[in-house]
Amino acid sequence: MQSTIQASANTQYFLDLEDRYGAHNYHPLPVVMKKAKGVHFWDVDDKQYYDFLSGYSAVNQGHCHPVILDALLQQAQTLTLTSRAFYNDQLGEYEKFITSYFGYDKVLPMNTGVEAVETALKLSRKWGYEVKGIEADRAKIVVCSSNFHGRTLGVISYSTDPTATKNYGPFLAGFEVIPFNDLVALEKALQDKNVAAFLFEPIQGEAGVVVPDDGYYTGVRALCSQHNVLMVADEIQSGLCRTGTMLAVDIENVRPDIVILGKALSGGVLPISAVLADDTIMLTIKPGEHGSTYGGNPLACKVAVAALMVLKEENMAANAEAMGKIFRSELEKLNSPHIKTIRGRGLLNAIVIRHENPEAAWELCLQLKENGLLAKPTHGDKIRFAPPLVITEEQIMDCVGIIAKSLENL
Ligand code: IF1
Repeated sequence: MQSTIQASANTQYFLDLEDRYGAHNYHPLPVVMKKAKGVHFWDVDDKQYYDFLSGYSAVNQGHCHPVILDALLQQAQTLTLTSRAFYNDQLGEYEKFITSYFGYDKVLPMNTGVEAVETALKLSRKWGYEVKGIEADRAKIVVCSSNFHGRTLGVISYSTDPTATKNYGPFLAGFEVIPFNDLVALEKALQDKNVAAFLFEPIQGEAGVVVPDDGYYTGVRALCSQHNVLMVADEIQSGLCRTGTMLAVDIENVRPDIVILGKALSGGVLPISAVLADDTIMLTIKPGEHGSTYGGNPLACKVAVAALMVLKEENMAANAEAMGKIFRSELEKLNSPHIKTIRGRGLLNAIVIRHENPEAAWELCLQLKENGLLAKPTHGDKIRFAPPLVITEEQIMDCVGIIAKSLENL
């Protein structure tokens, strides 16, 4: 789908470079950024935009947050990497900070989100064999249809999205797929004594911001406890204040056995991810049985502490909750014939577009871009709206005006 709006020569130059020299594994909106700060981007023609994607919830704290950048710059000039062959003076302090921050015994530091998901899968299997007593090579992990947990071969092995799996087989065995938000299906699946874990996203982001019924997290917790199965929450996108609470599961005061974090754990300045669990699970991995070159590097440790601190110090969960309520309510008031559904929690929201043109969501995103707001469709007719959590009410109202104006041109 090419844009009907002609890009400037400046922009076209960069589009052509990526087309010629880069893999074509994405289809970005035709806009080229050169600067970002807070909720704003500026493109190579100095045009300003609101960022309503936030790097897929990696810049919850706002672009180039000064406190996070200061931590990055200080540590970058001191010590960036020791590898885990040696100790350093940042990792232990970070481990103490983050385990106390979330209330778990230990943390296993990784880099990208999918690496943390793979780590959680390995931990779940290890625990299944060595603690639960599942017979060798029989461990199963239950997952949800329409899941998104990353792009490695292991993780796409249980994807139900043909775009993510076509011609990538054969896949990793040992997974069972059940519908999201379905406690009856979960109870049935957990009858199998070989199940080690249930892995789920508290809110399914890529599926189009699918929010489960109230009580779902409580039900999952009860069923997993009852059947001695690990409750594994992938909070990589839903966590870190995005949905109005520190973790999305906090809304029901539920404590998963394993929590997976990424994205905003670094405030968007470098890849940092983490797996949190208590000793009975975490200590099943012995020295030399898992690792990563950059996992837990001193630079990442310093940045992650700053990224976590500003979330609390600037009350970002409360702002996400308040601004999200205003945003959804103001969208409802538009009464647009092109908005079929508005859904979300905190500042993780999406609209489902109603239009005879199957490309309407893409066209709307091009209109939004022309009007100064950047968002991207997910799975055809849904548009995710997820600005940085530092957005103000005045800016929310400004953005609703841009959305209204763009819908009129649809
Ligand atoms: C892309 C969206 C997709 C995630 C959850 C693990 C990961 C992600 C819940 C893996 C990553 C990113 C990946 C990026 C687009 C974006 C995304 F849902 F956020 F929009 F794809 F579904 N768990 N999500 O959302 O983390 O390895 O990427 O650090 O791959 O296109 P990662």
